[in-house]
Amino acid sequence: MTLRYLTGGESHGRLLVGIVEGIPSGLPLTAEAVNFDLARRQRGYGRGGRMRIEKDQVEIVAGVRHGKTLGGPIGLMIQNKDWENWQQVMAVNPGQEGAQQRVVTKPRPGHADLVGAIKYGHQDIRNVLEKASARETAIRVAVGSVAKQFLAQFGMKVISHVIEIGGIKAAIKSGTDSEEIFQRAEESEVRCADPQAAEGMMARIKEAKLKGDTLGGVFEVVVTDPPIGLGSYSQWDRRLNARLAMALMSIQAIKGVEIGLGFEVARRFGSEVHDEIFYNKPKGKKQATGFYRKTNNAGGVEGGVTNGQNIILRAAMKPIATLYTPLKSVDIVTKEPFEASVERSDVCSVPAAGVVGESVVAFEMADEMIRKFGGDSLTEIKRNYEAYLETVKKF
Ligand code: EPS
Repeated sequence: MTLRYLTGGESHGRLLVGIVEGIPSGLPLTAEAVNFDLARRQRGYGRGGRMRIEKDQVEIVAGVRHGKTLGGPIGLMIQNKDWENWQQVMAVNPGQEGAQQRVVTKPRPGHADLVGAIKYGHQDIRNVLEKASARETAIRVAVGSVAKQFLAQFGMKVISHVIEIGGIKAAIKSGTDSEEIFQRAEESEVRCADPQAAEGMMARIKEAKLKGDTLGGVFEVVVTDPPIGLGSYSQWDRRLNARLAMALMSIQAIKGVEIGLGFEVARRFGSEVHDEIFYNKPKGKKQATGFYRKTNNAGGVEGGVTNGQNIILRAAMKPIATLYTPLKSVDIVTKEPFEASVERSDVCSVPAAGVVGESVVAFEMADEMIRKFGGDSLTEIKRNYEAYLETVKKF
């Protein structure tokens, strides 16, 4: 791994922090572009009360000068506005008044609560849920936005849309990268490009809310115009499909990932799955190779390597585990059974998860680009990239 990042911070702590290491020098980087993605993550029908408190804004605190990266680690911070209400409970120093408030001893099924408490030996589940919380995805979106700004230098975009919520499916062809579809998704309250399905999804979310329940769904992420040859079959952990799947599975509440046709490949003949190869003499600057396909069932990755087609990924998100309807559980101190108490939460955050999906995918793609076209400055990487495209064209 050439590019790496770490995140820190508690959901109700003072702030979230991220460090990205390995971004070359000379990359134009602005907080505005990061804030644009942070705002996209906060939206969506089905979000709860917390999003009305927060207005996530990044502060770039290291690695950038006069709008360009310096080549050193990039430091990112997002303040938690809600911290004002939690200062005593979340105090860093010992002996603070209020430290005993809001102790949590009732684990929520489906959360990290119980396993985290047992694993780390905590009697207060707050010590687990604060870092396990999906609040962390805010800083991951900031990190991913840095990666997106890098990829944009090479004409690549990472976009997403919601294709299913609570069993309501969008009538949108998988793998589409049409600007119009994505524009429509951006304008939809559930980030779904099919307006009729979006209505149905919102009705389902409303129904879940009335029942005190939650809903999951499926979002699709598309990487546009990757060069041929990112990733490798030479070693298991260098296969790009494996890396992308891991990145998506690392998002809170994700339970399944598909690439290209995904699970559908298991139901078809080989002749209906593999993308046949054709050739046309390359013409024009944009066309990197004369080899082309009429289908993209592979989802842009063959043998763990990009084949130049768009990369198509889908991720399944489970319903949020914080329910207003009681689920059976057992208090970790009294060992008495109880039915879950009410906690503030979202009803559905699949639209937000799509934005997080873009971010983690963008990060892996940026890492692979830097690995393949390596260099310390953007100029150097671009030179290597252009030279490679020339050899691909001649192949
Ligand atoms: C949040 C995601 C969710 C919210 C959180 C903010 O995280 P969790 O995984 O803990 O459910 O619940 O907000 C709160 C913890 C709260 O106090 O409302 C996010 O995406 O920012």
